[in-house]
Amino acid sequence: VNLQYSLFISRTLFAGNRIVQQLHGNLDTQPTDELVDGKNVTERFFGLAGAEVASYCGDKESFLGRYHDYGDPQGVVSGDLGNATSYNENSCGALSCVVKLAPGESRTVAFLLGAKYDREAAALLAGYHADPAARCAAEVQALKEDWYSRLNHLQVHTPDDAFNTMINTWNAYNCFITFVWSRAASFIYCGLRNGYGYRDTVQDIQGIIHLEPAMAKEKIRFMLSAQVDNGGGLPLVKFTHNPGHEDTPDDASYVAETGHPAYRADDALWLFPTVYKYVAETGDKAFLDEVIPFANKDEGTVYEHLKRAVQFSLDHLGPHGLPAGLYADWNDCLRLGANGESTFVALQFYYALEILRRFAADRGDTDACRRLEETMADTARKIQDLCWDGDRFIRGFTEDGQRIGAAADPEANLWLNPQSWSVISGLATKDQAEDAMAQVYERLNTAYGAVLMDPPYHAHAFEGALAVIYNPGTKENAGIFSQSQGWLILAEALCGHGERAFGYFTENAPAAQNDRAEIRRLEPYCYGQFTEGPASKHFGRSQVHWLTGTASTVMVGCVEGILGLRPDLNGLRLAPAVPKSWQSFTVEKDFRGKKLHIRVENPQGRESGCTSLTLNGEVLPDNYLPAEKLQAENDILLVL
Ligand code: IFM
Repeated sequence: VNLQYSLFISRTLFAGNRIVQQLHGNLDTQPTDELVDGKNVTERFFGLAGAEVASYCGDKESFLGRYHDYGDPQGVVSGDLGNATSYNENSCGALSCVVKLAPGESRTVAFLLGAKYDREAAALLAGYHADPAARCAAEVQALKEDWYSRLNHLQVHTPDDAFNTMINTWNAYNCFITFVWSRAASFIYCGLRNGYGYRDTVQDIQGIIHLEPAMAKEKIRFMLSAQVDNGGGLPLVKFTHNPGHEDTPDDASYVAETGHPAYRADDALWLFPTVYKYVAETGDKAFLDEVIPFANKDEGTVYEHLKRAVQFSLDHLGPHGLPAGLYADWNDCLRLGANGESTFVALQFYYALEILRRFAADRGDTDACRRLEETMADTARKIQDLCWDGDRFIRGFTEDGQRIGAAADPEANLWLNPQSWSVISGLATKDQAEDAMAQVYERLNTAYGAVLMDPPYHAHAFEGALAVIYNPGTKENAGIFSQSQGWLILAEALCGHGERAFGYFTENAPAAQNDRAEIRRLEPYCYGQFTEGPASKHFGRSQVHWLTGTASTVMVGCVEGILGLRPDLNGLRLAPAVPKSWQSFTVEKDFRGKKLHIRVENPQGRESGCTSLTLNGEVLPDNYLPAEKLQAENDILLVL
């Protein structure tokens, strides 16, 4: 939250060997309503176990001291922390203790930082008191086991160390952190939000489905319960979300409280790939019959929720008959107008229809299948007629009919997302896919990934091109938007272009940039929201770390794309797209309760394809592993 507000709601106190920071401490007598945990006051603590506190400080300025800084804090220099607490100042937690050691003697104390209320905090601290060293070692061990129990569900060994370390550990870790927080708690991004963004949260789920499907299912349920009965997603899902009783963007109260003035065109469409990935990974088709409430009223099965999401788009069509732009699409800085039309959303819609068609076919819902096929054909025809511009897909139409992203435009005449999504959605013909992806490679690609569009907006921005406020090469104004790199990797892999898919991964992967760390600047193990593009004088510098949808899109691009692990409703297709130089690699994967030991060999230096697939000694007809053929342990050999 903003600084002047946070200053005046916070105070620290000292109690029971710990500094306690209270936020909204003055609300302790007020009835509780707003906060999720039922308390108005938030408490954090910083405590000492294994020794008595000799002096403490809860006020940052007193701790640092006048004309001192973090290099020589007054509290440390003087050895006396002064026992100050804060009240309308910046809080801090500093504790000292006096330890007398005989020659050769050593002693361990533990400092604990946590967010717990009084009694729990005291109990926690007490648990470390007798033997802090042993307790800390046990906790670290438990933490490691907890993480490995998740990460071990997929482990890969390829010839590329950066790829291995990202997929096995760091990208996966980044995915879990983003899964928990979405964009809701990023100091850089937005401070503390009052809820979860719909699209962000539904996208973030995708990154952990192959590792923790049960966690994913819980969150999918939650997000479906934030879908309005008209099929649209609530743009912001409050932390206090109460399914069945929420107001919606159609109510002034929702708009006033959340600041979100209208539905967005894309929100509910993200449900399709997410639900599909979950069902395909687990085989849990029964989930489609689970009844879940809508946000405002009414309830329906998951299948019904998806049908209504399609209906929402059909009920909001623009003048050309493509889904209307509404408030915005994925790109927050692109306002085509409520009646504008976005190619990206149209492609997402086409993909959504295909996924629903697959579910309908599997359930024997022939009426729905027929209707979906008709709508798909109609949508495909419109996209082809209206959005293909010779060698690229345009970005869309403004509500007054202006074409955005056409080849003849002086600025922003080539956009990345419509090209990659034309492939992901399955709409592009083979020739269109080749042309569009070649345009991206030639025009948008850089040493750090592909820019979001080119040239940046400057003198020719239309009214809804909000990205023009950013310096060229920054964020949505021709920055290398990291989230889009994942879709690009996936699209190239779906085309069978292993070299390019892996090239895009390497250009933007944190672990592959350790020899350029002084340029990239961010931590070498997590993604940033964007990297500054060639139009910036800091080309290559990455920004806005940790909470970015990149974690999940790149994970999906690498797992489904480069590694080619593509579950569907009845099994698993193996379709790697790798550099020609990879002679072999292995994958250890848990799949529907079974163990897959996969070895891929590439004796002919190919980028993709399948010469043979062997499952437990049996040669299969193509690159598909039917689920019913899998045993508890499976030896799988794919020869490219
Ligand atoms: O899609 C958005 C996201 O919801 C928030 N960060 C920026 C992205 C692109 O505009």
